[in-house]
Amino acid sequence: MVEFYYHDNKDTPDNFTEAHSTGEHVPEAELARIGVFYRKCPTIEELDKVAVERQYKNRDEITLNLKTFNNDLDAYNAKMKQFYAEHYHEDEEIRYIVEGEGYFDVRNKDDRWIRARMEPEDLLVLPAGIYHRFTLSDGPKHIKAIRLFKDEPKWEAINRGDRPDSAARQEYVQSLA
Ligand code: KMT
Ligand code: NI
Repeated sequence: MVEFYYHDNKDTPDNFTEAHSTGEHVPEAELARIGVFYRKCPTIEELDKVAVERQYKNRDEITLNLKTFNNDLDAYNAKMKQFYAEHYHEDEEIRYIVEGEGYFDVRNKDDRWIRARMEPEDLLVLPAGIYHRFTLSDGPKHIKAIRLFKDEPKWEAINRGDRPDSAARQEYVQSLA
């Protein structure tokens, strides 16, 4: 089951896969206010239902662990670094966890990091334009997730500092007002 909490901001390049919890829980309603949608889907049928409601017609699967990089630690670390760099996308990021564990961090209105510890059966939808980052946890160091999407998703990660005025980002900022 997911857990939402404020991140302690004590992460370094050597320890960012640790929990970094302040111990301060964040209610789901606060996530809803920044456009983040969460649903526990204990079965694929329930995931399918949400997909129909939200018109996610397509899906694929992503597995991340050292083995998926042929045990190339440098390639694995480079990917982890990329996912953990703060970024946004021009489309929703929709992830349903099947195996393993990972952290999705999202910025709240005051630019504080809210961390979602994601486990199997958790579905999380990040709105287009929200700044976020991802890392595997230092537990299983493995995740299998279903990525859902509408048509041709724009997976491109736009790092913080780059293109802060895109239509997607502006629309998101306006949606918070
Ligand atoms: C992203 O863009 O942040 C990701 O796709 C994270 C990895 S999903 C397990
Ligand atoms: Ni992303």
